[in-house]
Amino acid sequence: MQIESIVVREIHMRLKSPFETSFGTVQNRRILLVEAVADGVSGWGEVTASETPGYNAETTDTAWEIISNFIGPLLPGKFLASASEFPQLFGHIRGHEMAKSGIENALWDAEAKLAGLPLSGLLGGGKQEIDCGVSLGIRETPLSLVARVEQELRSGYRRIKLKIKPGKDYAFVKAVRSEFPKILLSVDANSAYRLDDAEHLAAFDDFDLLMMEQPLGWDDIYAHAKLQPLIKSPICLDECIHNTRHALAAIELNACRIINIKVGRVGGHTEARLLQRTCKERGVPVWCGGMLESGIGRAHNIAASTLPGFTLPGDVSASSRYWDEDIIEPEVEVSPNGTIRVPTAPGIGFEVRLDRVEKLTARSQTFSTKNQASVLTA
Ligand code: OSB
Ligand code: MG
Repeated sequence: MQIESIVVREIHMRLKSPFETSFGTVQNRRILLVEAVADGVSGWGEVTASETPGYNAETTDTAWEIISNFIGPLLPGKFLASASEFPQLFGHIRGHEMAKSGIENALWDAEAKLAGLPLSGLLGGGKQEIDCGVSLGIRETPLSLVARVEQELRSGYRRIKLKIKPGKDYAFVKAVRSEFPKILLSVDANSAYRLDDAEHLAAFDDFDLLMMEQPLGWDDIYAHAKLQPLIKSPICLDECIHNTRHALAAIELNACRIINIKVGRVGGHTEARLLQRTCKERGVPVWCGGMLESGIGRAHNIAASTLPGFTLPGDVSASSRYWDEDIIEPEVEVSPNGTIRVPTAPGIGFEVRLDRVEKLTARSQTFSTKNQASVLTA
């Protein structure tokens, strides 16, 4: 496909309610969308970076800089046989996986549309529906958390993940586990603990957790390898894993037994696909993580989740849990038994609501073969 233009837009969307993790609270999201036009077709991607560098090193603004200075200007006029060529073309940019993923995934959507295939099929995924879980932010009290869990279970969700941090952990998980003894339950600490906390973390062995996600340092595979033998909960790595090589190191060191794949965190669909295959070959289950995405990122997560290595319910849930109004049509919906039907239309399989995107746009920049790069601020 011949790339004609790249448009990056910053949109502002407000979450229905604040989402608290161990590294902070977010409600007003600043999301970058990428539109890649190739052979006359528009493909869409989302940059999943957060507003602050509390989860990983990237932010909305660092991604804007990388795209605007180092990727956008180079793409118009380029020919790619497949979106899977993107990573090697931009391998000279170190890190900045989420910025690159926004572009690469837009090219995947365009490629799938040009081929007349759903993105899931182009990637090689076979599932017709995917299993959904939810990630619940930190709450004031164990009681209010239990009420929230009950509501999500009533909606059909198949796995509940609780965000935890020191001081808001044991009593909260205990309350939920006592009320719901049988559910698939996990916790996510987003790097809030240290290896010195091993005894405290071992206390969660009482709760028969499906997994404990990223308890220790965001870049510290070694410390997780030290922790895993000391606790029964299987460790799941999120922040530590930026590519397949990191996953191989973590698996060989026994630093984890499960891996959360976020398509953005690993640089796009090409690497995510390789990573899930590598884990599958080694018997390590993976699942698809979320980054409070708009419908576009959510649609990409659905497509990735159809690959065979994704054997556990992911953090991919209904649009209406996040937004009063999403930017895709139809919105992402979850069935009463906690699944999402994989769309069969070409590409991401959801229409982008351009009218709504335009209304939400705070700034945009276009790179094209016809015009010089132009910046517009709404
Ligand atoms: O660690 O999985 C995480 C949200 C923002 C940053 C990091 C994480 C999360 C979530 C939310 O858990 C998942 C979602 O519902 O999109
Ligand atoms: Mg996580």
